[in-house]
Amino acid sequence: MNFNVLTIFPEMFVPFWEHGIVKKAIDRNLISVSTINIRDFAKGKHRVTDDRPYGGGSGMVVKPEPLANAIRAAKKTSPSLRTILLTPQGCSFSQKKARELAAEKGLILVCGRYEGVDERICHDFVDDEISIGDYVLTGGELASMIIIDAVVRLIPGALGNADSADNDSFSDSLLAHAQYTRPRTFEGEEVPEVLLSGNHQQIEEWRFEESLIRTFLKRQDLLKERLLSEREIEILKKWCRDIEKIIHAQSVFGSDTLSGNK
Ligand code: 6GU
Repeated sequence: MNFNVLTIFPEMFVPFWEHGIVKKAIDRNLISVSTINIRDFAKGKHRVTDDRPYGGGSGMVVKPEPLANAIRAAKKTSPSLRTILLTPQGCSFSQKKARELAAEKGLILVCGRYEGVDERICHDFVDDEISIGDYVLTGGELASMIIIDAVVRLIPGALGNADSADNDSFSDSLLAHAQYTRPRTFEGEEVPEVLLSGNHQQIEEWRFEESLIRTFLKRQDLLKERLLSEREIEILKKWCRDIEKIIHAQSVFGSDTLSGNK
């Protein structure tokens, strides 16, 4: 897969290409990366890439000509690539979107600046607008890196373990289960017994329940937008019954009796 980033700060990407899974993916020829400096397509002695907004107001707007020419240059080498503008006005990036993008042959990622790019670029040169969340960054560079990072790890062969991406949080609209590694006791806290049992079916069941309940406790919004399986409904009902038992005990004995409160 080919990532072509259009930016006025290409140097920001140099360390990004040189670390971790992204570097490995480049070394293994799973991805190729390049940056185009938008400034190289700007005219005049000062190669200006932004200008004051028509109609007045604060801030600067990215000029259309250098950006259009930079996008044209990127498309020349790879005409069919999807062109994405990084902007806080785009649709929210998600794991689903990452999976969708990972199926592309490549991406042209256009890093906007925070006051925006000339609207005519959005109309004529961009296939998709993506935001990484509801807050404003000074530019799309970090957003580009986040998207590339999330997409690269989904490319087959990018992660060491072939199925690591299948167990990710969000891969099934659930958060991932808790993970533990050695030592067995850390500062007085033990690893859950079941994980030491060697019983793979029990471990799988524990992880499944843990993942579901964790999602319920931390991100109920994810469960609400999801069709629950029978197995999941059973687990949630079991938790309901357990909670009801506790409440019932309180009402029978009185909460003060149980807690020892006077
Ligand atoms: Cl993609 N760009 C900028 N400038 N700000 C953002 C963003 C992108 N996503 C969230 N905030």
